[in-house]
Amino acid sequence: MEEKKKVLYSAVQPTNNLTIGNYVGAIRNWVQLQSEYDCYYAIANMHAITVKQEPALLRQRTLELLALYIACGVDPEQCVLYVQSQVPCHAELAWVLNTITYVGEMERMTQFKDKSARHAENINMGLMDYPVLMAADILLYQADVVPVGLDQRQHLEITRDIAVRFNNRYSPTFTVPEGIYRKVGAKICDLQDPTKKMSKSGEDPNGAIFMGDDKDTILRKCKRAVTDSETEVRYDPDTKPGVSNLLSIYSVMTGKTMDESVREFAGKGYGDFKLAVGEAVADVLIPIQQEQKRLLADKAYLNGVLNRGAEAAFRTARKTLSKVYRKVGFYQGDK
Ligand code: ATP
Ligand code: LTN
Repeated sequence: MEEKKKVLYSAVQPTNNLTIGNYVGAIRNWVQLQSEYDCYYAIANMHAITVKQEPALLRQRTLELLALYIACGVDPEQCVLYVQSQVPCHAELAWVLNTITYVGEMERMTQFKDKSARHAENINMGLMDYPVLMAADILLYQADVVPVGLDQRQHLEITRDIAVRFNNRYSPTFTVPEGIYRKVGAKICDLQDPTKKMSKSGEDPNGAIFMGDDKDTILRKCKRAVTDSETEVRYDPDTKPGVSNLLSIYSVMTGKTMDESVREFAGKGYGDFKLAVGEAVADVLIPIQQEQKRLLADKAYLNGVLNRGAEAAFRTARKTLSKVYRKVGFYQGDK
């Protein structure tokens, strides 16, 4: 008999436009892992509304994100692609997990502190509860592995704590998931402030390359990227964060190792280097954009993928939820 594959879970929020940080830190890895694991890839729209969203835009971005997943090479025949809000078990499990999660733990989360500072007028319960919903996402599918960027490590650690806590309090129920963090590209930094992560909701649009940027924009942003007063292209994130960030981007976009990339620019100036980085990014992004556009013209196909995805996700999620309800003592009729 064929051995059962391990389960992989990941998601991205349909907020703002995605950056190459999201691509490199998340979606690109998903493609590489999809044949090895049983994969669930969600569009985390319930997480998205923890900060203010324009409803029509949120709806539109949901479909755009699905098309982007597929355009990047995620195969809907091989993976379960679905929208989080279409599977009610997420909210239901999150409620139960809330009762074994402490307020103090949530207040300590770096992302909560960051987002509270950035959205001081809207520090809502959802923003604080975000990691619990994320734990529910992952635990519902009994995921073994979760590939994410380094910024999500703290959320993954709390997911593991919550899983262990539930298993100890009741009885073994959840698989305790491991994070997968790639070394190169786990944190793509802002082009204008290379000490910060490149983020889709950053303040300076020149700091981020968006998945939808045209070639001229990509080249311009790379050209303007902050470097240093030296002239040597060398990988040293501590003393040369800007150059090292561009080197990471170049290396992941071309598939070359860091050593190869550094050697290629030996003796070359920053101007040539930045141009080459821009070209490498455009070479990857332009075909993805064309494919995304083609897919978006076929709504029936995309809706079909989502309907199938939601059904498949629900089948798995419901089993876990029903186990949880039994363990905590929720009356479930004669089931
Ligand atoms: P926001 O700025 O709106 O909070 P974000 O850019 O951090 O969003 P998310 O939707 O929170 O994007 O993240 C989606 C995935 O992309 C996560 O796995 C996250 O770790 C990864 N990711 C986001 N930014 C980067 C980055 N700069 N480098 C590497 N991975 C990243
Ligand atoms: N919070 C994540 C998105 C996300 C996620 C998940 C990632 C929601 N649910 C489950 C992995 C597993 C982020 O990347 N900002």
